[in-house]
Amino acid sequence: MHSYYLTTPIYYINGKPSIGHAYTTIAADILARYHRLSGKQVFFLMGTDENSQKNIEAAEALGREDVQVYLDEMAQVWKKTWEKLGITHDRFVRTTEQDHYLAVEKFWKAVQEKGDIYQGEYSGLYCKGCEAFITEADLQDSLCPHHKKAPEKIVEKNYFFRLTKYRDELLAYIASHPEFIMPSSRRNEIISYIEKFMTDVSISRASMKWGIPVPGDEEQRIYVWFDALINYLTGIGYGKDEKKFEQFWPADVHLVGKDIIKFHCALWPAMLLSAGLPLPKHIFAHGFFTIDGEKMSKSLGNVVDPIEVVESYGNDVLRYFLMREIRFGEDGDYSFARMEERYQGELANELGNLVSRVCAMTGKYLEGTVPEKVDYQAFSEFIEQYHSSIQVFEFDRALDAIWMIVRQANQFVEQQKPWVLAKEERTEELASTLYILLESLRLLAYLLLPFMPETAEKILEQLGISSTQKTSQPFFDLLVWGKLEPGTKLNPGTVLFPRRESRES
Ligand code: ME8
Repeated sequence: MHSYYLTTPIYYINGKPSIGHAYTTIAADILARYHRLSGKQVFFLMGTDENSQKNIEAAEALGREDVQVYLDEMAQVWKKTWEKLGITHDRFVRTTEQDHYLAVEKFWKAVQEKGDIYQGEYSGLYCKGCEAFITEADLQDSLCPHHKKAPEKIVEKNYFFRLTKYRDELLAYIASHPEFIMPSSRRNEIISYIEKFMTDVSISRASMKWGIPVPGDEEQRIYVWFDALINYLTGIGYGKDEKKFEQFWPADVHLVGKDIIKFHCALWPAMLLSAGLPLPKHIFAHGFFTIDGEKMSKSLGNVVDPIEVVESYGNDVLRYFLMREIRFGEDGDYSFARMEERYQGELANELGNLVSRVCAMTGKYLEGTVPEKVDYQAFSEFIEQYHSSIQVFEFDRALDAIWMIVRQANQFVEQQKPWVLAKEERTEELASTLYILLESLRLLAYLLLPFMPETAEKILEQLGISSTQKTSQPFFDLLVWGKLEPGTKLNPGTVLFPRRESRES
């Protein structure tokens, strides 16, 4: 069986998850569900980045003396959010856990044995918000442009990683593997960074009291990014379960936001080359979105809590909206007005109505029973577009393909007018029209499963497809015309997207 290993970033837990964190996580969940349905053995990794100064400061600001207890509580908040959002990860790594400490130690030693760690003095700037060593050139008006704060000046003895040793090898790898960094705009950005700006990097901190100690030098703690990236190995058993590790490494894809590409596309691959491990197949960096045109920030008070959105709209609507509205890989905007529009238009009027009309007409004219099969060849190009788009992380195009089917099916209803066929007693035509529509709904439900799992399940249930029958065949076989069996009894169900109370804006 083929394996598919995918990851999200491990997030800092100095606050609650935002809709930005949910975005990457939902995209990963869609991929995980798609590849599982496709018959692959999927391993979907998530986690929390806990050895960060930000987390420690958040604990201190709350007067919490026991940092670990604070982290335990916050990790729980994050896990619960993903549970509530229906995320289907296989493992959740916390970087304060024992397995991770052991993995980091093993990795550090491998890099050290390669001769890639040396001691030196770091004298320069550090932005706690970015958890990164930065230079004067990164600043705007003497402040970090991302966090609008003055960086700390640091002079300390540190361990350094010989990142520059890998410059040529990295550039050659990127050139010969165009699919390694996606989309291509990010690839160009990284090439320019590696060529012009990349230097060796300090990978320990002498002044930190929290974090993983440097093996053999308890006075120093490992730099949080060097530690955090290794979670991608910890999660699949590096240093603990070699068999599992062999099965899943290299990762098929690391999904990240564009804010952290230097770490993922330069530092991480160089670390792996140093440790003698193969590189991930893809690193996909998506864009950032604003909220109603404004940058999302705590100081503006416009951070959207994904839990609030799903309590109002449900998980599927959030998943649909994020993936349809913001092209994966590009920047975008999250607007509540647009969400309402898509809810009423595409979800309630187009998809919801189609399902309820077709099921109601089958109830009325055919006693709720699936009629004889008929051949119909119309959707194969859309199904192809759906698969090929998901392969290249173009989720909006996959949804476009699904909506082409929704729209064609709605047009087919208008054109065939089953109510006229019934009135004129053209029973054969009526039956074949309804078979085509019901079978279209079945295909739609399967195509929707990765994106809108709850909705897809409801459609399948209404079509009388039981859950055991549902996955009795591989996904690709189920997406073939004519699998809906004549004689199946429909199960009339509830409205998929009920009318919402109009909201004051
Ligand atoms: O960087 N739009 O964690 P983090 C899109 N711990 N995506 C957004 C977003 C927005 N407005 N806001 C946040 C870290 N994100 C490190 C990662 S990995 C080894 C360590 C998402 O909590 C996006 O995925 O700051 C971004 O890369 C991530 O949250 C940053 O999360």
